[in-house]
Amino acid sequence: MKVLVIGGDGYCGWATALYLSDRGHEVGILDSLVRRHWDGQLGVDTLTPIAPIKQRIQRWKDLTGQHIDLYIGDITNYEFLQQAMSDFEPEAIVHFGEQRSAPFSMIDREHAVLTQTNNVVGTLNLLYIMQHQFPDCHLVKLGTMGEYGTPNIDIEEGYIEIEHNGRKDTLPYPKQPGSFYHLSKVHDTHNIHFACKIWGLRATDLNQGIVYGVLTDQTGRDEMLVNRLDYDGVFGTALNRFCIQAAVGHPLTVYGSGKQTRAMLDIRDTVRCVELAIETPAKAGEFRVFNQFTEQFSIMDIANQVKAAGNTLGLKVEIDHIDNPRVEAEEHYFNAKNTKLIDLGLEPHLLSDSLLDSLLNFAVKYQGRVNKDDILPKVSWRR
Ligand code: NAD
Ligand code: USQ
Repeated sequence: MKVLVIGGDGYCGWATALYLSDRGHEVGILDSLVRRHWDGQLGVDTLTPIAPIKQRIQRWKDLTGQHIDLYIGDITNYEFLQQAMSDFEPEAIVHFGEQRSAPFSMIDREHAVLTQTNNVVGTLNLLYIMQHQFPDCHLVKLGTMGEYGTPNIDIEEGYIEIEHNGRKDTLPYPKQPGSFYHLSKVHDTHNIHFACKIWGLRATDLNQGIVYGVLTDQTGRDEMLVNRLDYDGVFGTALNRFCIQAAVGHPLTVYGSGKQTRAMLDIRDTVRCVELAIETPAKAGEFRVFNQFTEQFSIMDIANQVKAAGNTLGLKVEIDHIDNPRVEAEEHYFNAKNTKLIDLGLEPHLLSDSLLDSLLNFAVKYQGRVNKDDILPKVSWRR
């Protein structure tokens, strides 16, 4: 299949592009490289040194003989996107190309506007091009589990059956996101759902949990294919950050009580879930929602697992509780369904099996590149 991976220079997108290429799909990467630019603006860097996109793609070709097309540009630019889509003619689009950090979106008004403009306008442009030129193309869009927030009832996969005043309906599951970034994903969700309804487009929304790990079968084949590993207070996610903190002897930065519970998955399951979604496309007019995660952990569970794994490597790991810079529930119910991808054939990797090989070993190997000034959070939800 011809698959266009939007955001293919990023963390999930790079791993996915190589995986799909390896599985015999004809892959194109479209990316504005804006994420590298934002890192530069913030003065932060991935722990693992990532090669420029053209060199990465060339190395993949040298190793495997597989060619990957490259389109460098911004999907908020309609003419550029139209040109790239007309050139590549995708049968499926995997859309990772958004600003994905909650703290980034909460820095100030400019960053909130940038996040929502980048994400919502980019996706809307894509929907219009699909309507006009590629009505049968399947859109696989990365949403996020954080769209649901932390309701005091079980979280269903996209829709919930409700009985109200004696009448029944199946409705979109209520959304209570916790940042302007997470809100941008909710706005996307509504726009895509509406476009499927009025234009008969086909889309799958992958409500993904927090992704962890560096290694996939493909990115591990060569130093120049290595994936990014963010640990700074803006783009680094809790588990990745804890591993780097453990490696350099910084106390683990648990925000508040650490009783916040989140859904998570290994990057190797991300790429497999995308493949499963592509192989069984949504029907025309269908807006399908899968909750894409494999395990649920509290932040304290994660900190304790990193501490135990760190100890096996001889690292002394301390856990610290710092004032929570976010406004979020710390004590809450969390029970999300995730059966749809499992039913399609997903066989989950478990955190307990990946922590050393796919995270802590990388953290130790590249510890010399850590800038300790980037570890503590600098963005507050309250300012
Ligand atoms: P990332 O920042 O590593 O990659 C995103 C890529 O998209 C970057 O290479 C960036 O340059 C590109 N991009 C952004 N805006 C663009 C635009 N307007 N035009 C073209 N390219 C653009 O992020 P990631 O961690 O790989 O996340 C990818 C997607 O998955 C995001 O949509 C994110 O919301 C979602 N997601 C990520 C996680 C996670 O834990 N990383 C979890 C759930 C959902
Ligand atoms: N946290 C800590 N210590 C840290 C960093 C975070 O305790 O050093 C806590 C946060 O307060 C929060 C939880 O860990 O309660 C998760 O935060 P995170 O930074 O690991 O993840 P989050 O901000 O939710 O965002 C990440 C990705 C985003 C994706 C989302 C999936 O950056 O792109 O959408 O995970 S989900 O959380 O399911 O919405």
